Formats: sequence, C-alpha cells, structure tokens
Amino acid sequence: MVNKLGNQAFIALGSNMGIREEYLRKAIQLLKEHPHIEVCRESNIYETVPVGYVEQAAFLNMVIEVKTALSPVPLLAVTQSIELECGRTREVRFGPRTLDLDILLYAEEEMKKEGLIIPHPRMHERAFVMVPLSELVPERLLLNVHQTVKEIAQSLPDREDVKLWIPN
Ligand code: X6L
Ligand code: MG
Ligand code: MG
Repeated sequence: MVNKLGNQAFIALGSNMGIREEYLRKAIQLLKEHPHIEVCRESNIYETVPVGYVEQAAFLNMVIEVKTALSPVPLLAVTQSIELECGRTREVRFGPRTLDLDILLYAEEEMKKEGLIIPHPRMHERAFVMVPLSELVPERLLLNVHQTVKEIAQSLPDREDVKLWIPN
C-alpha cells in the first residue's frame, strides 16, 4: 500500500473552454489516481466573470484540498502534466484555457522559485479563488495580508462576479 500521507495543500481549478465541468472532474480524477496524492475535500463549483483578459467566456472555478507526499516542485509537475492531458495550450496570456491548476498553499510553507511562488502571490486579490477557498478554510490566516480567508473573501469588490454554479 502506497503511503499518501504528507502535507496539506490547496489547489485552484479553472476552465473556460469546451466541456468546462468535465475538465474540472477529469483533473480531480487524475489527481485521485496519483499514488502520492489524496484529494480530501472539494469546494462547490462557481461560475465566474473573467478577470485580466475580459473578452472571453465565463469560467468555472473551484478549490480542492489535497494531502500529498510530494514536495511543491514535483506537485507542480503533476499539475502541469494534467493541464496538458486536458488539452491546455498557451496562446493568449490570461486567455481561454481548458484547464488551469494553480497551487495556492502548501502546508505553512513559503517559497519563491521561478515558476512557483507559494502562497500564490495574487490569490488574495481574486474572488474566484477566495470565495471557494473560504468554504474549505475560512479561518485560515494569510500572513502576507494579516486577514483570514473569510474576511478577504467578504471584502473583495468582485465577489458578486462569483456565482454558485449548480451542476445539472
Ligand atoms: C489588471 C491586470 C488586473 C491583470 C488584473 C487578474 C490578470 C487575474 C490575470 C489582472 C489579472 C489574472 C481566471 C480568470 C484568469 C480564472 C476568472 C489571472 C490569470 N484566470 N478569471 N482570469 N477565473 N474568473 O480562473 O487570474 S487569467
Ligand atoms: Mg490561474
Ligand atoms: Mg495557472
């Protein structure tokens, strides 16, 4: 039996191209099949107004909690390969994508490597991240901003652009 125990991490999922919900489900399935990753909890799915590059289709966003024996860089490699398996290509910066997986938090760690900054440096500005994360860890303190996840989620001006999405 492979030991999946390890560190707690939170991963944000997003999709705004094609079969959006299927891509989110497929990503969770592939993470669950990984021998060193356990998917513990899933937020609801939200339909969200695009931020950054605004002339594109609405996103589905959610956040999941995982436990993993992988350290951050190997975990990133797994999430990137899952993005590719789900048809991710990089055309327009901030533009449409079938699947985006972002590591938000990894244990209580802070790291700044090129290509991987943890905690995710802009997560606290994005309602499409903070609203679903707030379902999972409302009381968690984000050290850089000295506020809890719930406080941040409630104070973001674009939280109205993040609407609970009910699967059919
Ligand atoms: C000025 C310039 C203000 C750029 C904001 C914000 C850029 C967010 C990129 C920005 C700026 C991003 C998603 C999204 C993206 C998503 C929704 C990004 C990367 N990903 N919008 N936009 N959901 N709703 O997953 O987050 S592109
Ligand atoms: Mg992203
Ligand atoms: Mg990304």
